[in-house]
Amino acid sequence: MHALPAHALPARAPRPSAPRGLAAIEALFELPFNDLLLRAQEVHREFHRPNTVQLSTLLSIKTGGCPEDCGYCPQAARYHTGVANEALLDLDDVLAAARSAKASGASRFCMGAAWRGPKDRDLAPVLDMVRAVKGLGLETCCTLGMLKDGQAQALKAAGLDYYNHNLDTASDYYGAIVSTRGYEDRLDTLARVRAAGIAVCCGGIVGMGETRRQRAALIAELASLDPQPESVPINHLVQVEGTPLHAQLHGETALDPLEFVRTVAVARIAMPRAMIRLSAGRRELGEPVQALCYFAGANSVFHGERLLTTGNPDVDDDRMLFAKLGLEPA
Ligand code: SAM
Ligand code: DTB
Ligand code: SF4
Repeated sequence: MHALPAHALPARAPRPSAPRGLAAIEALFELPFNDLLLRAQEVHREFHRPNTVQLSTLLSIKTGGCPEDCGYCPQAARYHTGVANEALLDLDDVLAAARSAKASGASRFCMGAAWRGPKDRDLAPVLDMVRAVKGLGLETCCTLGMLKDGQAQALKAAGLDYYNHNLDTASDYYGAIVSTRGYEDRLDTLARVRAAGIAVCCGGIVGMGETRRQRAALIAELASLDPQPESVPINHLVQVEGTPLHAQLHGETALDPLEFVRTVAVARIAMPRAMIRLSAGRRELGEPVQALCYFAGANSVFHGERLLTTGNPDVDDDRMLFAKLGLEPA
């Protein structure tokens, strides 16, 4: 039998490509909740193993004293949050934390610094940390702020797998949250990371008083990065006393948890191949809302009792929740 010429093959319905533009993403937010979650779960199953969750552990390698004015952040020197300005950790302490993260089931170790960006003299010891953590057989991630020419390449050469640098919110809301740098600065660093061949981890914070349209615009910005980020952390604002956002957001201005779940679902649909990371605020969300987030397509979390300076669910509580849901750590 002769093969049919390609044009004679029965037409297959083309898969609709993932919605990216702001209008399409706003339309997803407007869907009935069950329709949105079903669609997110369908996309999730097409691109990912359905019942697995990837675990990363965070370590703050340089805590507090940051010169920036991010309105959500307990580490900004100008806010009185009780977070002290500490020195860069020693390599041995970082390695001990990485070993214990690995023993607790983490596959990636993420090192965070409260810097606007690293000075070259700061970077050298961080490169040693990256090399040593990589040597333990863990994936490596850093979040150090804005990078200058050559710094991303140096991190890549040391063995860095991922760089976390969030857009955090919509471009038209960014100025209300941070004034010491602009959205373009964030995009510049993301471009340097991508050009150096490091995987991009980029997401944002929900619940900072933004509108639904601004939540949609953040997802549209993330989805329009080309290529899309490999990892997308969706943080729920952790309100820390002393930060401007703690003072402003109370009662009615607090975000409805179901709107947070919607945001996770929309991110899953708009960025089908990305790992969607259910990030800060998990402890406050509680088990039922976390379970909805996993159904909505979240497939990674930060694992360990601390994020950078604030709390995270206990490792044992996570294990129990994963067992209840039949989720396997990847
Ligand atoms: N200084 C670097 C920077 O800003 O890129 C790296 C560390 S910074 C703490 C990393 C991310 O933590 C921020 O982009 C933000 O998304 C998140 N973050 C900080 N404070 C938070 C809070 N109170 N609630 C939720 N997420 C927060
Ligand atoms: C991300 O998007 N969330 C993490 C990680 N990347 C570095 C940080 C959350 C920080 C929450 C506030 C704190 O613990 O200081
Ligand atoms: Fe500094 Fe990063 Fe906190 Fe902003 S988010 S104040 S840059 S540590």
